[in-house]
Amino acid sequence: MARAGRQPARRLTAPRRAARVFFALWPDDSVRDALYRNAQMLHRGCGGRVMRRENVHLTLVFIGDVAVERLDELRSAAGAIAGHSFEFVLDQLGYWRHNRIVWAAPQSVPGPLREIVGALESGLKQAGFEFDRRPYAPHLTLLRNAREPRVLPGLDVPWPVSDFALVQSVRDDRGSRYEVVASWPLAPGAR
Ligand code: 2AM
Repeated sequence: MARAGRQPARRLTAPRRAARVFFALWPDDSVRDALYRNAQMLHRGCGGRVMRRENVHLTLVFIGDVAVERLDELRSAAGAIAGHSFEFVLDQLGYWRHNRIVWAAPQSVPGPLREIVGALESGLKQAGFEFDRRPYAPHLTLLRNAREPRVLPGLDVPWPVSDFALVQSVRDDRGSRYEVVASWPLAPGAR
């Protein structure tokens, strides 16, 4: 009788598919263009890698890997938050030595931005999602792996915000590409 060869162990459960996701403010073309121009200009002085124009964003809450079956729950949690539209100005460029990134940010964090982040965090907690809990430092990464700039020029980019988005990070042949999975309008803010 022929001896049966060793069979590979059969999987008893299907592999769990995960999506790498985060909530973000997604700039319109004029904000995106202005930031990308600044990134290219800064790149001449401090090297590194310019963030892809289409990837520029401001993270609200970073979640990381979530089982794809739970994405609908994440959508419901986000859809339930109350937030208001607002306008702010990106008026600061900066550099962090610990991760060698050059970033753009508002010098003072607008109240409605804090409220959206707070509402998302409590909605996520209630729905049982884990997320990054480091103190919130809103910024848009422009360059990665950059040298410290000798001087940082001024910045003045107004940004009217009327929605927020759930974004998925997908690998492609150029690295990570960020895709908007869903977005939610913000209620008109007080004038
Ligand atoms: P960064 O640009 O400063 O690296 C997608 O990765 C987005 O989520 C980026 O804006 C990134 O910030 C942010 N991000 C990645 N890992 C994170 C983490 N552990 N905590 C908070 N934000 C994170």
